[in-house]
Amino acid sequence: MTGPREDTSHRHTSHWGAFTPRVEGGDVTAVRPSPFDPAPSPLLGNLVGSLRHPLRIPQPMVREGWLRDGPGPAPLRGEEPFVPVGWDEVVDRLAGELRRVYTDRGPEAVFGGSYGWSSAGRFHHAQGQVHRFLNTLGGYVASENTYSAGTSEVLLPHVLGAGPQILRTLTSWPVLEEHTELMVCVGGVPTKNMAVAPGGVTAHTSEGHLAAMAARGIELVLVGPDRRDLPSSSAWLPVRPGTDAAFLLALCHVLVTEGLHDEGFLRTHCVGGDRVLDHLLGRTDGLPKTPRWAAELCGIDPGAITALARRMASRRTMITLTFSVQRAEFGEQPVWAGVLLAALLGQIGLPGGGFGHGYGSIGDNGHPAHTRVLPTLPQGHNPVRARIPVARIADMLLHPGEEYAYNGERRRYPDVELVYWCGGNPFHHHQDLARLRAAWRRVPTVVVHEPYWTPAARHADIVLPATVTLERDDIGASRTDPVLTAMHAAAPPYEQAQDDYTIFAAVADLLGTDKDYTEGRSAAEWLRHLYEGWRADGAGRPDFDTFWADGHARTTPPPPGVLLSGFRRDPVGRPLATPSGRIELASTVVTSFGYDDCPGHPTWLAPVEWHGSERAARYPLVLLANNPAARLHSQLDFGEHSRGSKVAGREPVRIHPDDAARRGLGGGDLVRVFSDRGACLGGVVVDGDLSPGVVQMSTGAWFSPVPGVEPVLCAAGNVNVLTRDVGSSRLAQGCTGSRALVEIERWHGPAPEVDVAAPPETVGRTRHQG
Ligand code: PGD
Repeated sequence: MTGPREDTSHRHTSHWGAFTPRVEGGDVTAVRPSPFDPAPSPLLGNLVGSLRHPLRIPQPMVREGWLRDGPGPAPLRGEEPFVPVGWDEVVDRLAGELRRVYTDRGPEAVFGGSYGWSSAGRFHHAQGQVHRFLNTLGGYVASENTYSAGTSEVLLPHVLGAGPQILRTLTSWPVLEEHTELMVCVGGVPTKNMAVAPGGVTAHTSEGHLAAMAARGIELVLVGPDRRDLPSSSAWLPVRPGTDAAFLLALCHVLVTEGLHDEGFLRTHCVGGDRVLDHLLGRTDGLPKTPRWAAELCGIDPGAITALARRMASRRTMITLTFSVQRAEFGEQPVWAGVLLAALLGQIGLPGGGFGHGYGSIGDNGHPAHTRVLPTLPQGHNPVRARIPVARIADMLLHPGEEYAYNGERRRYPDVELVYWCGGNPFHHHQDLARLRAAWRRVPTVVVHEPYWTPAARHADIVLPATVTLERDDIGASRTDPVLTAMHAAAPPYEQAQDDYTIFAAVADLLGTDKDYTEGRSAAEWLRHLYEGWRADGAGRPDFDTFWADGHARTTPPPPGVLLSGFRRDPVGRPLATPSGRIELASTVVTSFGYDDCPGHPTWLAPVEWHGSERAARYPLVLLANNPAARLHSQLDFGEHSRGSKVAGREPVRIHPDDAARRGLGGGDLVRVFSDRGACLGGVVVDGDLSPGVVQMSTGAWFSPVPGVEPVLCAAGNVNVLTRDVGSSRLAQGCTGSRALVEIERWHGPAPEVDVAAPPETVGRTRHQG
């Protein structure tokens, strides 16, 4: 495979690939991917026309009602017009508001969690900037864990002793290619997600590894409802969404009852085996977890389950689950059951065997991560102890002061007075957007930095126009990529847009914290400083000027590895960070929390919304609300490539031919997709690659609520108006956006406009002043 050799060919990078832009008249007219990228992402097409797009925010804006009435709950936040203001005025007002809140209420009243992917670039990374800025003011209420893998991030430390670290040290692709004989992929290994990796990727290789595995005849089995989630040559077991834990427990049952499990591995490397075996065999609840039992729930023939279990026991087997299966109510259970299955097979820590999590959920999973630190802007210290699991934001805003359970703790939601967001789009990433909007409107002040008029910017009071990466110099690097990229600015900032750093420095200047925030450095000086710190950490690295002129510096990630191989070799000398030092198939700690929504060992728990629940009578279709193929999350939804994916001008909704026929629907029809939470419009794609009873619609269409429709109708097709806003369980409180029960009907009458396709109304003063 061609790797990024001495690659001076790209001048910039993005989360979806390295590239050289052609800029004419201040905008990108073409994008040339790095010639060393074997599989450049079509998402690069979204950059064309993105610098001078009408949805760029030209200057600072303040919501009319906030300007008139000052801070306070705002029932019309998100619907009112904005007033264009000058930079001096906006910085002055923002500094005054921050001074008020920090003085009157303290840092516990400022929510700075500010979740989001923002853009590539180590220095101008919006999250890093906002957190550092708020820390210099005294701190802020933070969020913890991610929308991506927030359930596993809390569960896995109990089971394997590490959460995020484990996910970054998965068995590497070349090892799978060489050693794996059977890969059972719960949720598949969706190639669409492998185009993106946080911080950038100079050569997309994951898809090539997967294709090579298929070409070598390695047996790949898709366990999931969407055929597209694994190459078409693989076997397909279309489990009903939400029933993976039952399916996996039944595989375990076969191994145990047929004596195919590795008792030695359970004895030397695991604890809790007896308890789980009792559960599997039905000794504790009178319900053996047989294939027949599971078949009723998951829809897979008992014979197929038994046959698969036997094949798994007879060859080197990797069992992997995508993040989407844990991004669901009781999402802890399939992940824990996956670890149990791999432990019963006794192959954890062997090359090509054992447990994997997140192959295909993100581009860099399965590539060894750097052990040395990348150039990183220091965040400072946050003294505020109050923090929330990231997906509990609406609960926090709706229930200040109320108690909630999380990972064995009793916590209280803080009472937030000001929300500060940079580089994320909560009106994309959160669930039940009508509920989020109601919660959001209770906050006295919302501040957002954004390059574009995204739904997050539209729901702010103070909007600061930010630059995009092509308008600033930066250093591109990611946790697994072997190349640091000198990201050269290619165009001047759009109208009055400024870098997040410049904006924060100006506000800090008024608040008297600029020395702490900038440490006396300009942005250019920071780049040199951060780079030289990184250079000193490894031998033979070029100096900054050489790096900048060459356009790159190479760095060596560790060689391919095998997850938990050291622990396998020496479980006593290299114990896991669990209480027992071993794999906890049952956890006394989790048991002690007493959560019936996350008992102390893997268990099948019926979700509130699945094919078998009462609600399915009204909403008979299970919606897969997963990450999009045509853009990164909600970024650049107006871009050429994303727009090219729309059907009837809305987000496509894929539906099985039988379900379409039953509703009299055909390809290209405009439909209303609705759930208990709200409705959105979509354009029909009839697709036999889905299981019957399952529909799929990607996240990321910009939230465009039709005025006056309650609780909400999104004209653009944002699926998060349909999803439920509940935590995975009291253990992890993770995001549960991946599924919901819905119904679909043809849309009659004139189609509502997509309001977010144009900037919001501005009033009052002339643009471009000050
Ligand atoms: P993005 O669209 O990437 O989504 O949620 P996330 O909030 O990360 O938002 C990033 C924003 O940053 C964009 O609006 C962009 O314009 C802005 N931005 C980019 N660069 C800059 C900059 O330099 N400065 C500033 N100030 N702004 C910038 C993603 C989240 O969604 C994730 S990670 C996952 S995995 C979840 N997935 C699902 C799911 O599968 N299903 C559902 N239903 N919901 C999900 N939500 C989650």
